[in-house]
Amino acid sequence: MAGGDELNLLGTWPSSFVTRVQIAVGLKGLSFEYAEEDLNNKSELLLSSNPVHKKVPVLIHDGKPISESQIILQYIDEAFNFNGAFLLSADLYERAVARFWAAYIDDKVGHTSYMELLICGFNRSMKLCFPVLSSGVS
Ligand SMILES: N[C@@H](CCC(=O)N[C@@H](CS)C(=O)NCC(=O)O)C(=O)O
Repeated sequence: MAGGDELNLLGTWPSSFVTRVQIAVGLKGLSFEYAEEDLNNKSELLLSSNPVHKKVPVLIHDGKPISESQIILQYIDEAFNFNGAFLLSADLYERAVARFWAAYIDDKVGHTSYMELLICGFNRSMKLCFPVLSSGVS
């Protein structure tokens, strides 16, 4: 991995919140260790890493945990800025639009239909939330 950083992701496979982080880490070209959580029997690492919400995803960067998928994406974008390649546009308005749709998806879709997101949501999420990905990350 670039910079020798250690990244660990606590997740669970059906979670679109976790998938969102996996996509972002992949787009940045970062490698990471993934640990599948049993949400009916949460690990001590998850409970101590995210004591407020006790939810996945949690990204642990060099031992420091970051919770909440949108905050994790923002962290990834700021912490791993290779050659100015950002997930979000440099344009402030486009960034605001992308964040609007990310919040919309969380509010309206994220908690109501995991299957819908799993089946057809990835492409739509990418188009809605990251409209300028192709120009930001090669
Ligand atoms: N707002 C959070 C939502 C995360 C979330 O709801 N995670 C679920 C899995 S999809 C979870 O860990 N649930 C465990 C629980 O509620 O106890 C985010 O964006 O990361």
